[in-house]
Amino acid sequence: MKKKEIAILLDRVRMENPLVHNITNVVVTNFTANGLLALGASPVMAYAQEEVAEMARMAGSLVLNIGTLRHEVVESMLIAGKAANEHGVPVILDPVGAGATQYRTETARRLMEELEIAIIRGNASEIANVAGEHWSIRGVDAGESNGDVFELAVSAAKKLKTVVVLTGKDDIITDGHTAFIVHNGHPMLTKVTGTGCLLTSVIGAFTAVEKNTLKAAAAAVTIYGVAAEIAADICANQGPGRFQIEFLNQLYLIGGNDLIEKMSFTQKEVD
Ligand code: ATP
Ligand code: TZP
Ligand code: MG
Ligand code: MG
Repeated sequence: MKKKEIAILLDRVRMENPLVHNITNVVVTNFTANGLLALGASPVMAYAQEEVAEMARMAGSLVLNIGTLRHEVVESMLIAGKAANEHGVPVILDPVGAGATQYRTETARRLMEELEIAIIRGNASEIANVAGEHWSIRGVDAGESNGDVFELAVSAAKKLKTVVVLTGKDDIITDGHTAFIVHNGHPMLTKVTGTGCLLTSVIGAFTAVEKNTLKAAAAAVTIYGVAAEIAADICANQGPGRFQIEFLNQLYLIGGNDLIEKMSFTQKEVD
């Protein structure tokens, strides 16, 4: 993928203002809505079983996030997911905390089995546990590395038959054949809760405007990482509160020139 294509995709999100339907967790709801608005997308959170199918059908993408699961919300996710699948609306899954409890692991795997998931985005432990491996995880945060994350992302994409976005210091985006390794990002992102969840919804916004899910996800991850780097530069030596606000500002302000100058990724053909 060319750098210019990534800048064009950002312009398309801002021009098309896609509606992103989120069924997400109670920790990150407000941050996710504000992050999508800052980027130029249009967020909606809707959970009731009576309305989720209608909302999912009219959305540009549906984001399912299992961060604070409840039985009724799982049913809503299945209803919304099936409606989205029937209407060609891409569904993106964030398996928050998969591997930490049996309920989370089983629910993430059930959503993968019963729905057509276009992209799954998680940390290494979450991706491993959804793919049937047993990497350690502490609550919702990735545990110590248990192996080669590149190999894990590729094998998970093949096994789950979907695009995998595995995030951490470097991010790996792969469909099992082509892989992007994105070097952008900043450690301050780990000091603000919900930055992984917001990234999943930002991927949703890009997927709503670009049918090639691999390119959409790679563009979203790269832009997100560059915005974080600029925000961290502006707030150097200050705390996470200041960074959180400046990061939202940079999702709004980031332009094509910043992107071309700072984006850093490599593309690999796997087989
Ligand atoms: P975890 O709960 O393990 O923190 P998460 O769901 O919050 O996972 P992350 O893996 O933290 O998701 O990814 C969120 C964003 O933070 C991504 O853009 C990723 O590139 C970035 N990121 C995470 N860790 C680092 C790091 N050490 N250096 C740079 N960027 C990072
Ligand atoms: N607990 C349940 S969901 C959640 C916490 C702290 C938010 C996790 O957000 P992220 O994006 O994975 O850091
Ligand atoms: Mg994180
Ligand atoms: Mg997460």
